[in-house]
Amino acid sequence: QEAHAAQMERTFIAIKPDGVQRGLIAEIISRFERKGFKLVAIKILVPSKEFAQKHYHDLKDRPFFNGLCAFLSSGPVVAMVWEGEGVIKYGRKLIGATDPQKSEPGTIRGDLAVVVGRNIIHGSDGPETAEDEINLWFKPQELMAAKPLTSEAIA
Ligand code: RTP
Repeated sequence: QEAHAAQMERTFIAIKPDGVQRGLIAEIISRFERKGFKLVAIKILVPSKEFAQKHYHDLKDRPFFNGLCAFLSSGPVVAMVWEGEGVIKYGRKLIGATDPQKSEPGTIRGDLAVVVGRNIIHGSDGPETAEDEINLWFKPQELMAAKPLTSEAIA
């Protein structure tokens, strides 16, 4: 009998309000696609301040926490789940260092951003955060299903 296939690695990626406002959605998606990662969920929404605080709960003691949460909830965010071998770590590599002054050219932040408070994109930093963030931002039925959905299941 064939063993049940382990689920392929997944990560949560968000284009922050500055990335959306600057018209970088396609550019960012394109970089993940061209690398060979697979998009398994996507939606656009404005997160509430409370939701942003949940997303960034690990940073609640940092001095920039309030401004960061206010900013994340200031406009549309593109929330995505990407799948592929090594996607958590390599996704961070595509994104580049947190501070765009330190991100290498060729990375998303290195090529497209200048300051840490407007670094256009978020990516989960490890397997546990990836799982937590996917569950926070998406319902299971919003992720690409293994089998085609019937119209009843979609409605
Ligand atoms: P992210 O979670 O957004 O992918 O960023 P990260 O892991 O590379 O960085 P982290 O330390 O988790 O910080 C989260 C976000 O907070 C903002 N930040 N501002 N000194 C500052 O003003 C400062 N430091 C961090 C950035 O937007 C960072 O992405």
